[in-house]
Amino acid sequence: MAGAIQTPDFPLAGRRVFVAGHRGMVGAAIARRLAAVDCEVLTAGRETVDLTRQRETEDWLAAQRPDAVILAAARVGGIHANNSRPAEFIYENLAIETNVIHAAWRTGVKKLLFLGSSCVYPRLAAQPMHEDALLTGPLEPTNQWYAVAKIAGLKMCQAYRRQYGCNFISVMPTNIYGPGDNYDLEQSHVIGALMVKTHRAKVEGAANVEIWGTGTPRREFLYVDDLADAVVFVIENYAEEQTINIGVGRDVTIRELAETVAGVVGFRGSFAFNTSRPDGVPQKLLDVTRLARLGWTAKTPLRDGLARAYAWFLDQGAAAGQTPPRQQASG
Ligand code: GFB
Repeated sequence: MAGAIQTPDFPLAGRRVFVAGHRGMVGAAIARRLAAVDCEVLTAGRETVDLTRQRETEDWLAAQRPDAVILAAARVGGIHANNSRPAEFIYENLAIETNVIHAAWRTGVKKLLFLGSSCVYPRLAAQPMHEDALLTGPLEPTNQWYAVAKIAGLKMCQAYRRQYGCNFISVMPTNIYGPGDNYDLEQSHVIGALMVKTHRAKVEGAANVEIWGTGTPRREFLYVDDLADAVVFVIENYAEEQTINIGVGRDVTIRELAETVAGVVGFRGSFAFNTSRPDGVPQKLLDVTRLARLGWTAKTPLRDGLARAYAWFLDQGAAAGQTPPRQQASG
């Protein structure tokens, strides 16, 4: 990416970097991206350290002593998962954030990057949503539990920075998609779901595909490898208290998205809109001016990213089973 910044303030080269949540879509992409950096990447599956357990987390970080932590471990899911499992979403996310951020301070981690989500902003925030919109209005009811947990994580970074001088920062990514997505229709986000549904319809010769809601909500979609690139850019170059949005700066309606996915998959039937399912937020588009000023912009057009995601789905996703790991990627 073209960079306004010539010298990173926190180069990762030569450091030990713990990617928490490396089995999720986002964490896996970050680990892939870090393979191009001359650093030591630390990962640990839940069988090694359960990040919802405080003692395990503190012991593991104390033993490993990473220089940097990228906190991509989270309970994530689409609109239905958020709406139907509020306790899991608020508990697991608060537990992971609290344990990792506190242990990072106790063990002297030099820099931590926490991944939040664009759903932290008010349901009816002015679009595109600037970082200053945080806590200026009520949240979207379907994902308020997840949003509250993500706001708490962002605030923890700020609190540890103010009280202890920790170089802990946060980013707020928009909706993410790509290889390693969740294809369980009850848990997934819209792109994973549309890929499964249109692919199945094509294979079975079905005439139409069900789309939840009205098709009118607008969403912004960022390809996961672009997000990983942005995360590495931000941790190396940004050290301020205010969170920073990561997005592409463009959105589409869910109907337009469905048409694009259908084009990529080769499904030629029609769509049936099921309005008994929720639309969620009417529009979610991030203001990415701050990140662009720092020198980073997304590079993967939606159609190209969808084509790559579909190729991965055909190759591995369909065979990968339908149950996602608990510590999935943020988004
Ligand atoms: O991606 P999605 O589940 O999450 O849904 P949100 C986006 C839009 O796509 C909603 C519609 O308007 C859905 O009603 N949609 C249409 C579908 N068909 C489908 C389908 O088959 N499956 C799904 N899942 N959606 C999530 C939050 O909100 O966004 C999380 O719940 C997180 O907290 C995440 O922030 C990024 O964009 O509505």
